[in-house]
Amino acid sequence: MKTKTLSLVLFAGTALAALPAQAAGSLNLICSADVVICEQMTGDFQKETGIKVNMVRLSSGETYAKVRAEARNPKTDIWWAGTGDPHLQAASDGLTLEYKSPMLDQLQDWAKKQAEGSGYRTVGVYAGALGWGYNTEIFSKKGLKEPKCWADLLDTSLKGEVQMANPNSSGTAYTALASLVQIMGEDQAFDYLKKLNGNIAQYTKSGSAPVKAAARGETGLGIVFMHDAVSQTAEGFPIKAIAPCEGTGYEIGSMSIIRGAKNLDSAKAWYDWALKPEVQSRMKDAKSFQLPSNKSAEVPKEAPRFEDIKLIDYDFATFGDAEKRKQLLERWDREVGAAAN
Ligand code: S7P
Repeated sequence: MKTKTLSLVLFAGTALAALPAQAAGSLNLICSADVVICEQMTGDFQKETGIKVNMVRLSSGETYAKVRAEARNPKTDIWWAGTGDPHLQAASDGLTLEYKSPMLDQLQDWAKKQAEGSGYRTVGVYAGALGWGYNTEIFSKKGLKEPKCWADLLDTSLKGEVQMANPNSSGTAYTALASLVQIMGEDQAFDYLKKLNGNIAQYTKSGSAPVKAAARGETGLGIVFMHDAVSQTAEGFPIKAIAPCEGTGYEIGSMSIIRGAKNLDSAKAWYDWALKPEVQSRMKDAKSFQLPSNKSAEVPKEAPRFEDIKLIDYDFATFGDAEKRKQLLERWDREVGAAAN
């Protein structure tokens, strides 16, 4: 690819500006993790491969909507990170491309299962459990009790102290919705969410925003992935991460090549590169403390371990289904979102 580009530059002189993106070695990437790790990954990949990355950071639900909207003329080559459910939904809609990376054998079973279950249209890149982070200084100043269980979040003393994201835009919040439905049953989960709405100060667009707000002292508690709470603790903020006592759901953060990608070789190069152990081991440098999918990658010491958390047997097939997502989100909009406005 580079040789081709070079010869065009040498023999065609001014034709460089007219080169198609693929010949110039570029990649259009949507990154659905925190912007710090998105920038680190993009910078490292560019340095190591010479492929220029045009990166946009979007929440998982937003990305799914964009990929759907652009299905006939995709502007994106690869979607890295974000919760696995919308990646599965994109796979079942036929929006992503089947690809069997030579790296697959090196991955944890949960990451391989994600690939197998989607007909190799997505793959697991990391995993992390859902919970919350609360600001210990605010709680102690206001005399609030540490909430250990989902049920504790309904305590009226927490009125205006809780933030979570909107499940339409955020994969984190969709994971929360799907987890509660699996823990309580659908009707009870919606009763719970309607009650919880009384304590919610704001539904944010991005999934990790609630715990960032708690870190800054703008709210008491954010319902987030536990690793996002731990990153705030690692930044020096008085945030404590909690794993809910009743049990909780988890994500298999995923990666998918978009069907019709204009820079397919670059997309495959990113895909294989992002599954390497040394790349995943560096994620902690951006305070990204998920559990890596490559078995040989270093598990950060800060990462909340699955063996210490009461995890549900999350049903990815059901809750990664596009129809199920639509039905749950419509119900959330009607019964919870509408009451919040
Ligand atoms: O910050 C890392 C992380 O929690 O962000 C992803 C998350 O889904 C993106 O945010 P949205 O909730 O806004 O979609 C997770 O995959 C990842 O672990």
